[in-house]
Amino acid sequence: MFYSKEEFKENFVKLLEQQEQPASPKTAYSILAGMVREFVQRDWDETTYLYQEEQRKQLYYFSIEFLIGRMLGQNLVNLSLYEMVSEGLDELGYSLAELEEQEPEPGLGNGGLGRLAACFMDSIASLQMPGHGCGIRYKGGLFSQGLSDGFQTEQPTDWINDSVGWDTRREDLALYIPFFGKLQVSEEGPFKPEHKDAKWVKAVPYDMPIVGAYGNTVNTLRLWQAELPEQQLLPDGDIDAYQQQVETISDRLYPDDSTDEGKLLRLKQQYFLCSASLQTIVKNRDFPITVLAKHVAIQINDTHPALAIPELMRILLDEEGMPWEEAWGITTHTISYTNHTILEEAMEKWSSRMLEQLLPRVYMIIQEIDRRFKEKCHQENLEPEALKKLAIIDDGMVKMATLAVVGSYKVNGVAKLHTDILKMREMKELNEHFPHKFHNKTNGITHRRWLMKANPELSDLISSAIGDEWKQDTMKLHKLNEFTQDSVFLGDFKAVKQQKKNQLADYLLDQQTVTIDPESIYDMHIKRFHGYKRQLMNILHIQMLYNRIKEDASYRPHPRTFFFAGKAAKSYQFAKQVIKLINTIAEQINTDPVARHHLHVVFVEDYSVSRAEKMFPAADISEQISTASKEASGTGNMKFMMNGAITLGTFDGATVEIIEQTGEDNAFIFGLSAQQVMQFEKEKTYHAREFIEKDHEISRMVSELLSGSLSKGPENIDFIRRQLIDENDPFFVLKDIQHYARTHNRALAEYEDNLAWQEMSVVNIAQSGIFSSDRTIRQYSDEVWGLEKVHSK
Ligand code: 26M
Repeated sequence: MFYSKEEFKENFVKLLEQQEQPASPKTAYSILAGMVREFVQRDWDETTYLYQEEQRKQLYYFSIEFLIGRMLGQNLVNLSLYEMVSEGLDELGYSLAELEEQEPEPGLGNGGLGRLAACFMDSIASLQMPGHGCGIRYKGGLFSQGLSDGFQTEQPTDWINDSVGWDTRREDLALYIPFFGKLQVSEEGPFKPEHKDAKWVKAVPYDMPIVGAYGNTVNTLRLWQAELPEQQLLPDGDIDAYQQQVETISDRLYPDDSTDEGKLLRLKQQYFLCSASLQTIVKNRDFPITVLAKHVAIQINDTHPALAIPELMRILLDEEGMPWEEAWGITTHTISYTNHTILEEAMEKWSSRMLEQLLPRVYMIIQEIDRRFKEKCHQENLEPEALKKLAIIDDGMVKMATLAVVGSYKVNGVAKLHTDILKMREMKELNEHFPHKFHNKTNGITHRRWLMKANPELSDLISSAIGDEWKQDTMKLHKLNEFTQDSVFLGDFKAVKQQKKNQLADYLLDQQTVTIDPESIYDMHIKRFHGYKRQLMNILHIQMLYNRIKEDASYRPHPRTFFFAGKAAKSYQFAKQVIKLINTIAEQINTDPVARHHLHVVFVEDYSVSRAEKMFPAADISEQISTASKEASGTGNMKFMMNGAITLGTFDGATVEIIEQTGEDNAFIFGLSAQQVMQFEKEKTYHAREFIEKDHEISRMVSELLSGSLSKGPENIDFIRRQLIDENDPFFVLKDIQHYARTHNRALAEYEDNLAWQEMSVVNIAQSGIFSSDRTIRQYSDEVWGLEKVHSK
């Protein structure tokens, strides 16, 4: 295929000549993607063959989201072909960067949870471990975001229609999933419920190659698509209508929101994923079912795939004819669960009635799991409140997190602080009952996408100083600590940062016709919009800065560009109003003849993995300002750190561990601690009103806000008013904002001292190695999954 540049060029040109001339960038992309796809096929086949041959334990990562991002460039990086192909294309008059931009991005996730799953896939393959993803092939990913008069607009996306598929349809592996219907239990003989009059859905897998770096491992991401089953499984009646119903199951990704609308469809998606994935695992095994736990580990990514527990029980009981105890033993030695949030409203609960109707047999099994667990708990003389917390079914609802803990052999949080809070508060009773189940696995990110791919300039600089062993072992980045006083290295780092800042400015000029001063400080707050992430505090602080510039003629700070990027769930009114507020304040500041030389607010539209890759490398300051105790981990914080941005944030999630690595001197920390927040919440001793009355700067800014003058009308901030005033500011925005302001001032002063700033940046990079998802995956493998490295050649 292409082992040398000349060979690559020859092949590429040959394929090009078969197309109409001149070939468009889109066509050129398709040709290149096709070549790479073919190139990995042999390693993929070999890896698959090897896994069967060697009978090693396999991991299946069940996730309702895989936010994988574009594949072409990343695959080339992992194959160590990027530079060669890039040069080859240059010589032929093409630009690889331009071709990469032709690839539609499959947005099959909402944010952190989905992106984590994708980073894990990359690390597992790169560590040459046998692990695969199981997900859903949504026809439409997350909506694309636009702005209209400063308001968020949402447009559906259709990545499949205009995409050159990296995935392959596997009709031969299709399966069938039953929904609805009734259970029939015959009076005589052994208990054997039969599922009658079910509505069947066909599940067709589409397999994507996950190309590992530094080896020949190519694992599989299997995404299921819902289709009309064959004739004999069709119900009577209108087939077109039935087909439509069936296909909605994989029609689109649910945006993360808390409305009840369309809940049934979400439940169908969850069962569809679990049943299809488990059926394949059981069907295609080459070992006795009794030793499943020895050969298979299943990790469930949050509770969304928690139906895997009763579904595996159903298969073992009904299809394999196992007694309950044995089936339960196998299930609870195969499945483990990761929790990603402690926000009460995000904990999944399903109504018993809905579950029973949609999945009669599965619900029956959940009832039996619950009954047996309650029986056990009752023997322990617990208080009634404790028993209530331990109930899986309570008040006509099934609590999925409780089901997930009871049915798993290991349960983890995603950062130390988060795991501690789970153990001490949210899951206190469960932890006391199962003290050995709970453990922490701090998240990580793949440095292959977020450093090597996104920032090749910095990667090269690092390698020129310490060699390139860090690419395989990111802990080697520690060697950069020897360069923190090296003025030549610091100067080179500064030049690279400037280059990335220029590139971003050029890109945004092209995309949004916004002109950014590349000499300004790039301050970035990029993540989903949510109350607890406090984009509101950031923009209100910017308004305070603006007021200060207007008021105090001697206050003329170093120019700063404040970047915001992120989506708000369609129905999350508060978050959407924050977006509108940012855009109206931006307009006011960006057109002010004085202020615009000091402050610039930029909202980057339609945040996505590929936009993120352009932003992280250009950042000077990383805003990680969630209300302490609310952000389970954060992973953007790690991407910033690895690219040398300095964290300005609260002691929350994995930011705590980032500061543990850098030391407080190399970051800017402010605000209430998690302890303090939890205490205020318990004792209800925080009164936002007092802050508004006491502090004239806050007072002025809040009255401007409430008057509607910052948002072009008070109706555009009524949800913000409700939260801040009527609900007493549950995220402590007004409590933390002055400390936040002072911390920004400290950062500004430090930035003036060039060398000191670069030194901090380099310490951040040097200490970031532990946040590679390679480390996270090694820990999961050693402590939970028990995988072995496979030598694929
Ligand atoms: C639920 C119901 C209906 C529709 C969507 C959802 C849903 C989807 C995604 C709920 C939550 C979802 O994701 C939660 C999430 O992304 N959590 C984040 O996980 C990251 C990886 O562990 C952490 O770094 C973040 O702190 C955490 O917020």
